Amino acid sequence: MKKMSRAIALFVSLLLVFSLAACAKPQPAATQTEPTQSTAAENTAPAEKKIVLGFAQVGAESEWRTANTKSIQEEAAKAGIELKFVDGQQKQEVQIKAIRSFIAQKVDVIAFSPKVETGWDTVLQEAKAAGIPVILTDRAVDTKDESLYVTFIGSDFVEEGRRAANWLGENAARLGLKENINIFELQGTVGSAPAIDRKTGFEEVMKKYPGWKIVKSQTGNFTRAEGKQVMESWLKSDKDNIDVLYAHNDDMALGAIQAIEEAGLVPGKDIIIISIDAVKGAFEAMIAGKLNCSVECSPLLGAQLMQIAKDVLAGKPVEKRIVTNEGVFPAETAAKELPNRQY
Ligand code: GZL
Ligand code: ZN
Repeated sequence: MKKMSRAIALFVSLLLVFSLAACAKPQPAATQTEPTQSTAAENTAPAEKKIVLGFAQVGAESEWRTANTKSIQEEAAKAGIELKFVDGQQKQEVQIKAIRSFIAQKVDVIAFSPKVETGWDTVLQEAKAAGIPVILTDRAVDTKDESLYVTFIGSDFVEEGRRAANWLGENAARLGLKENINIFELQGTVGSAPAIDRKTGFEEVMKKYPGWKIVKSQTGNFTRAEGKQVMESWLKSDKDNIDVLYAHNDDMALGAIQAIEEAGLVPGKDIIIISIDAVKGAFEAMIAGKLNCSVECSPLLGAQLMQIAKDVLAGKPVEKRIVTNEGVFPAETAAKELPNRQY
């Protein structure tokens, strides 16, 4: 009997030793596949993880940009997408820093409107290496490696430039212009896709009108203030020599209109003015007879962006280039159109 009890005692102590050792061993980490759920979630179906979208905006330089930002923010909320939004303050380095922070935060998808066409390859390669898809909106990048972005959603700026010149060609006589027309051009931000392409499109159509000449062309950086400054300098040097102002966006045209009035000339009559965007301020100027035509460039890209972000993350095929469709608004249509305008 003694032996028996000794054997049992030995067995029990061995059992004790093993069970103590077991609890001292580090617990195996929760296996990667079952993410640890908070208790609250345990008794409900796992909540669908929200898509996190990082967006790096150009800045806040124009009415167009303000409307574009509003569209992105409103549509993200509607789509249930968590938006991390950074204002690039019109500086490429701020946009690049924002994209790097999105990568560090491991967002699901990155989108941005590149201020200028070049200088993005390095940061886009970092996003690609991190496995984060990139969507371009509004403006394009010039890159040799198209795999660096999934798609580009935005206007055809060359076509916008063609439309501006074609409208001038079709209406020049009615506006009292002769064969020979002296054109002054307010360019958008130097190096940006819209500035490069709107110039290209306008000059392509100019080939049909040998009497047309772009006498001076200078950037107003898409802002009212700079558009006004440049126009003031032209009115000093060329006051009686300006037949037409071609502005790459309405904000610069509206600044130039102020300068033209301050110089004692009548905008829309003494100087014919054509611009691009078709923002509300342009419609008001057209109704006042100060602007002759605005070619539409829609900033309302938010809904398309959110849908594309969802499609990309769902692994659906996405077009490499999505062109927004747009129209042309001569002054005569402005009063009727203004109530329909969303930006
Ligand atoms: C065009 C956009 C341009 C607008 C300007 O898609 O990039 O930038 O024409 C804006 O008003 O500043
Ligand atoms: Zn280009």
